[in-house]
Amino acid sequence: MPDASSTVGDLVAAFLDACGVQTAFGVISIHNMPVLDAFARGNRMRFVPARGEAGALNMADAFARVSGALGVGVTSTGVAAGNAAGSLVEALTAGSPVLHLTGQIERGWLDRGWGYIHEAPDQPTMLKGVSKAYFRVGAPEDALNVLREAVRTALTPPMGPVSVEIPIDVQSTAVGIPEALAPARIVRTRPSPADLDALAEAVAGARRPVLWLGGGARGAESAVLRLADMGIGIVTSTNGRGVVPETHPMTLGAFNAAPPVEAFYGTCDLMAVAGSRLRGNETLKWKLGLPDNRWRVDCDPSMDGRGYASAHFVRGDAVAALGGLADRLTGRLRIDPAFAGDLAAARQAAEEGLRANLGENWSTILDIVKAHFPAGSPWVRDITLSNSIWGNRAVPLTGSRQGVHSLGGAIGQGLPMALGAALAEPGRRTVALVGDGGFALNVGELATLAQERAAVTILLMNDGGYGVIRNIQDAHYGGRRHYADLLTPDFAALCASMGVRHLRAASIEAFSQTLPKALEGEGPAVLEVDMAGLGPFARPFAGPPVRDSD
Ligand SMILES: Cc1ncc(C[n+]2csc(CCOP(=O)(O)OP(=O)(O)O)c2C)c(N)n1
Repeated sequence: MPDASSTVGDLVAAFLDACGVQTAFGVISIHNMPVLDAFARGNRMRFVPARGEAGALNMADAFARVSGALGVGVTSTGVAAGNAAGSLVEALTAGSPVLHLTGQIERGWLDRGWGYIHEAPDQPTMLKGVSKAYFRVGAPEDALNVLREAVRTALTPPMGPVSVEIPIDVQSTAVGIPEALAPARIVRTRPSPADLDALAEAVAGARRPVLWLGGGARGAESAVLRLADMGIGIVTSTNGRGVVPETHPMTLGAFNAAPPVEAFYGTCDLMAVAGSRLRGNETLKWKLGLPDNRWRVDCDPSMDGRGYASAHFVRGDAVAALGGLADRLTGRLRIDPAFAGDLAAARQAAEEGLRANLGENWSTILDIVKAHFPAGSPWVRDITLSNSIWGNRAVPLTGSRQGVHSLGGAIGQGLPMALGAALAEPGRRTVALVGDGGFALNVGELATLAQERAAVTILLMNDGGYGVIRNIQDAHYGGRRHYADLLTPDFAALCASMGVRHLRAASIEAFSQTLPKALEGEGPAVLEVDMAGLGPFARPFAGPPVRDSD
C-alpha cells in the first residue's frame, strides 16, 4: 500500500533495500538529509558516517570490489560532490560498480547562479567527467526509474561508478512507494558461439598458449581454474589478481612484466587477453613484448587494438567467454610437454628478481608477512614503496576479490579502502599496506575505522615523508630533494587519541614479534614500521618501470 507520509528519500531507501544494499557510506548534509533520514528510520541500512566524501567513496569502491555487489556513497552537493571526484576516478579506473548519490540545490534556483548555499556551476559536467554515467532526478515521479537505470548501468560490464543528483526539494517531496521495486536485470554481452569456436580452435592449435586476465575476468574463477588445470598458462594484471589462486603451478601471478616473464612470452605461440586494459604501468608503457598471435576478449568493442593491436577480437563478457572457452577445450589441447616447466622457471626467476630488489632485510620482512598473512583476507594497498616493490605481486592471493589496490596510482585511498573492504568481509581481518604520506591524506578516516570497530590491521610504512618522490628526485632530478620531507605525526599518540591499538617495529625481530599481535584481537590495529630501522631496499624504486629507451 502506498504510504502517504513517505518521501523520495524513503523511496531511495526502499529501492536500495530491494537491490540488497545493506551498507552505505557518506557524509550527512543539509542536501541529503531526507535520504539519510530514511536510511536511519528504515533501520535496514548500516550507514557509515565517514569524515570526508573522498574517504566515503573509497570505502564504497572497496566494498564493491570485495563483495562483488553494488557499493553506495552519499554526498552533499557542490564541494562535497567535488570531494568525491577523485575517488570516483579511481572507481572508474578499476571498473567498480558504485552508486554515488548526491544532493543538488532546489530546482527553482538550479543553474541561476544566485549564490544558493552549496551551489556549484555545472556540477553535471564534473560528474560526467569522473563517472561512467550521470543522471539527475528531475521530478519526484521519475525517481524510481532513474535510480533503477543508474544501478543497472553501474552493474553492467564494463562496470563503473554512476552519479545521481537528487535536488533537495525532490528528496523531500511526498510520493507513494510502489510495491514493484525490483532492480533491472543485468544483461551481460555474451560472445557469439562462432567467435568462441574460432578462439577455441586457435588455442587448441597452439602448443604454448597463455591467457592474460584483467579485472574484467573477476568472477570467472571456476573457468580459469579448468583452463589452468588443462595446462594453459595464466598471467594477470594487478586488477585481475587471484582469478586463479596465485599458488597454482600454471600461473605467473601478477609478475606480468618481469624480464624473465617477457622472455617466456617470446616462447609462447598465442596470447588471449581477456577483460584487461593492458595498462601502461603494467606493460612498460605498451613496449612489453607480448606474443604476436594475440586475441583480445572484451565486452567493450572500443578495446580492440587499444595499447596493442590484436590479430582477432572477440566481443563479449570475459567471464562468459572464459566459461565458453573451457567448455570447448576439454580434451582438445596438445600442450608442449616443456611448457609447464618453462612457465614455472620464468615465475621463479621473476620472484628471485623481486627478492634481489628487496635485499636481505626486506626479503625477511616479506617472508614474515607471507607466513602470517590470514588466508583469504582482503589485501588492500596504497601507493607506497613496499607495495610497488613487493605487495603488488609477492603476497599470494587465492581469490579475485581479495586484492584492493589504488589502481590509478593515487595516494591516500588505502586507509578508507581498508574499512570498505573489512565491512564487505566481516568474518576476516583485512590487512592494509599504507605509507605515512598516503595515510596523512585521509587521516580523518582513522576515526571512522575506530568508530566502526572494523577488523583491520594497517601496516604503516613510515619513512617520514614521500619515499618514492625522493627516489624519483634522485633518479631523474639530479638528487634535488624538494617537498618530500614532511612533518610526521606521532602515530602512537594519534592512535591513542582514537582508541586504536598501536604497535611499532624498528627491526626485523620486532616486526616478527609484533605482526602476529597486530593480526589478532578485535577492532583496528596499526603496526607502524620504522623504515629507517630496516634499512633501504637493495634497489630503489623510482616510479613504474619503463623501457630503457624511454
Ligand atoms: C593523490 C596523489 N597526489 C600525489 C601523488 C604523487 N605521489 C606519488 S607517491 C607519493 C608519496 C607517497 O608517500 P608515502 O605514502 O609515504 O609512501 P612512500 O613513497 O614513502 O613509501 C606522492 C606524493 C599521487 N600519486 N597521488
